[in-house]
Amino acid sequence: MKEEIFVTKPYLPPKEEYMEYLDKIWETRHLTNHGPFLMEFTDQLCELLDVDNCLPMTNGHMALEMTIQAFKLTGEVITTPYTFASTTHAIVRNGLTPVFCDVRESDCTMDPDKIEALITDKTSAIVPVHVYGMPCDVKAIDAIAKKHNLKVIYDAAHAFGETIDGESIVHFGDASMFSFHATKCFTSIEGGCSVVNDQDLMLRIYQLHNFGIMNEESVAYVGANAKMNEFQAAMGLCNLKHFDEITVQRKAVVDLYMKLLAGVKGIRLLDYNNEHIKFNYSYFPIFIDKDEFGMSRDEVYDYLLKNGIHARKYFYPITSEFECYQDSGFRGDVSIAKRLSTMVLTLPLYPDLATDIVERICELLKTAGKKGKLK
Ligand code: T4K
Repeated sequence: MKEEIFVTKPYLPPKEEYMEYLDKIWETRHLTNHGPFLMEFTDQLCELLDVDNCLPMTNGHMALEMTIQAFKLTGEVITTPYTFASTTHAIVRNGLTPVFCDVRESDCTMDPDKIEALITDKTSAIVPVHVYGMPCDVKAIDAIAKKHNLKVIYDAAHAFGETIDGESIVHFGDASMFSFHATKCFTSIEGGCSVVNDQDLMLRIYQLHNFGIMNEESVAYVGANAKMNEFQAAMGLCNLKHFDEITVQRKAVVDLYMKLLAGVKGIRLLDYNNEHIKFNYSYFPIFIDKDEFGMSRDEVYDYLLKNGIHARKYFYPITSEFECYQDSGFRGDVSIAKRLSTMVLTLPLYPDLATDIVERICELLKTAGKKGKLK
């Protein structure tokens, strides 16, 4: 039977490395609630991200929800619908109204030229997404935010470890969060992290992620439980040691895809050829133009699946089209995001994805196009 290939396969460190941490957990019985591995993980993350403070949490979604909550925002938040459910849900679950801004055709990130038209006297923040690890136009977004006195909270779930002109991606905006989910380029099983550049805010996020508790006798905020446990922190510590080599391997897979799919009519690829950005090679989306390619995105998805390749439609549908938001009345013209979401297919990408499998996927794509045209 042919091996089934999934969109990703989590990286796991050598088992002995994790076992060493487990032995220590068995000794200390410190399982969660600000344990020693979490402290060590926090320090190492701060170093890698070039920040004074950050807070690892149980998952990326809670990191986003808690970070937004800490800003005590009101009214409307301008955001992108071309993302995972988490981004929009985190805004709505904070009692805020998302206003959807369209994205750029080139990289699927929020189009800065379309932000100002959406600002009203109710707008309090912008929540853009570095989708697929493609950095937003941070300078343009930050300039608009300053002009209108808005906060910028980046959903950087896909952008761990990236830099823009040598600067850590978290140096832009008022806050950022990452996801360390098993499907991400850097994982702590489940996990996430919040980064803000203001010490008081960081403290508030810390309190919020632990039920709003200030001390044994005082609870100041309606918080939640988003604490990262020691098993997650240990996995994070192990994987941090391998992050550079993982990125090199991921890049090799992306380079091979780029080479093999270059020039295939009807398939558009993202542009990784940008000397200003250090990418982490999180995802490999392709955009299929049905008329030029000869087959629709959905037909290609089915064709790959029949051949054991589980590509994914990240991100379809866009969040503004979700059933749960049908009667919400949320506004925004998102025609480009909507069109891209019907064209996108995210191909398998993980560090040890074998060369011959990438070659097979590309060959299947090339023949899929021809099959479509013969119909
Ligand atoms: N913001 C953005 C922009 C995000 O993309 C996300 C998460 C978040 C915020 C929130 O962060 P977290 O709270 O999740 O930390 C996955 C992930 O669950 C999710 O983390 C991610 N974005 C999203 C884009 O993808 P699913 O439902 O598509 O994953 P699933 O379970 O279908 O996994 C995909 C494939 O990966 C499977 O077919 C097989 C493989 N896999 C998966 C897991 C979990 C494995 O081989 N082993 C595994 O353990 O959402």
